[in-house]
Amino acid sequence: MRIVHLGVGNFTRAHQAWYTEHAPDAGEWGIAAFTGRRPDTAEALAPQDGLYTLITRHADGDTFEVVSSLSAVHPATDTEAFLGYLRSPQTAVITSTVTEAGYMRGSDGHLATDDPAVAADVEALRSDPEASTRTTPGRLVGGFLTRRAAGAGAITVLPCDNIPDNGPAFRTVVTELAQRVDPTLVEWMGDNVSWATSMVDRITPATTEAERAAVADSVGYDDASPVPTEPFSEWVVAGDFPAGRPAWEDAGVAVVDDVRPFEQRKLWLLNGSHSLMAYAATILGHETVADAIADPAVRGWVEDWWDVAGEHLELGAQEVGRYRTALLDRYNNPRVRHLLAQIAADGSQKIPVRILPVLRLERAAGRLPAGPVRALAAWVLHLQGHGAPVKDVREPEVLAAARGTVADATSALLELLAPDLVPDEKLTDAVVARAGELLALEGAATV
Ligand code: CS2
Repeated sequence: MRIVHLGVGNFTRAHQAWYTEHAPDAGEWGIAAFTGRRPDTAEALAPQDGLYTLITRHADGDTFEVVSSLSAVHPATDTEAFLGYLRSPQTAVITSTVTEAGYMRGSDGHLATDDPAVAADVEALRSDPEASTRTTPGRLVGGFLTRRAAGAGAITVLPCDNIPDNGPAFRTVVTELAQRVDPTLVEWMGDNVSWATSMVDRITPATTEAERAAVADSVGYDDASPVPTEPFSEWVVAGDFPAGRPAWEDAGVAVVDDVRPFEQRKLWLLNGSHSLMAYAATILGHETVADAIADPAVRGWVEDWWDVAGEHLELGAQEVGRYRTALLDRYNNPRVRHLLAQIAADGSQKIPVRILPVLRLERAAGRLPAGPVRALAAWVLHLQGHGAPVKDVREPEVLAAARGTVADATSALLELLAPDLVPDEKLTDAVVARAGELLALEGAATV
C-alpha cells in the first residue's frame, strides 16, 4: 500500500481507485482508504476484502467491473492505522475527497481557527502528536508529526476535491494548523511535503438497492456495496511526486502544468449548473438531473448560466461549446439516476466556488445577468424551505441568515459567505425578482 486516501466514498471508488486499477504498475501500489464521518464503506467492504463492482451506466446498458485497488479500508477513527502508514517510507501519496467542508476554511480561505473541532485538534496534538483528531487538517498535521519522527521522508498530498487550486488551498489550512501545534513542523513540511493539485470529474450517484440487484441479476454474485457511475471520466493532475506515483497517465489521467483552466471549466459549467438545478429545479418538483434537464424551462436556465460563465473561461469558445454539448449528453443519460437532493447538500461550501466568482465578475462589469442571479435566488429560496430539503455543514448559521424577506436573506447570506458583495441594493432587487419568477413556478414540473 503506497497511497493513503482520506474520505473514501462512491466517488473515489468510481474515479481514483478505477484509474489506479488501470495503471500498468497497479500491482506496486494499492490504496489504504479511510472513510469520512460515516464508517459505512469500511463496514460494507471489509467482508469482501475491499473488492467491489463498478457499474458503468451507458445510455443503452450496464457494464460491470470488479475493482481491486483498495487494499484496506478503515473507519476514519482508526488513527493507529493512519499513523502506521505515515511511518512507512513506502507511502508516497496522500489523496483526499473530504468535500469542500473538510478543509475547515473560513470565507477568507484561511483555517477556521475559531471552529471548536479545529481548536480541539490543536489542543490534542500539542499534548500528544499521536492523538486522535477530528478534522482533516488536524489528521494531516498528526500524520506529518509522526512521519517526521519516523524519518520516513518525502510525500505528496494530492487533493481530489471540487475546490479551485485545491493543492494550495489544502496547504494553507494544514500549514496554519501545523503552525499552531509546532512551528518547527512547518519547516519540515517545506522540505518534505509536496502539494499537487487536481481536477476530478465523474458523476457518481449514491448506491441503492437497484444496484445490488443489478449485480446479482447480471453477474450472479452478491456485492453489498457496488458503485454506479457514468461512462465519462476525467482527472487532470499537476505537481511533483518525489516519492513516486502510479503511472496514472497510462490510464487516461492528463498530467499538466496548470490545472486552473480545467478546474474552472468543470466547477463553473458542470458543478455550477448542478447546483443551479439542485435548488431551482427542485422548486419545480424535479427529483433527478435527467428529469430536470429534460424540462425546457430548466434547460433554458442552465443555458443562461453557461452563456455567462462560459464568457469568463480561459479555454476559448470552441472548447466551451464542446464541453457544453458533452455535458448535455451526460445529464440526459436516463440510466444515471442522480438525485438533485444529493447535489443540494452543503450549498454554503459550493455556492462560493461555483456561482459567486462569476457573479462577482459580472457585477464588477456592472451587469446582473439571469444565470448567476437565478442560481443565488434559488439557493436563498431553498434555505427558506422551498425545493430540496436543507442539509448543510453550516446549517444553523445559514438558516439563521436566511430568515425574513428574500432581500434580507440575500444580504445576510452574502455577508456570511462573500462580504465583498454587500451591500448592493441592485443585486438584492435582482435576486428578489428572480425568486418571484421561481416561486410562480413552484410545483409546476410536468416531466
Ligand atoms: C455534484 C458533484 O454533488 C455535487 O455537488 O455537483 O458531486 C458532481 O457530480 C461531480 O463533481 C462530478 O464530477
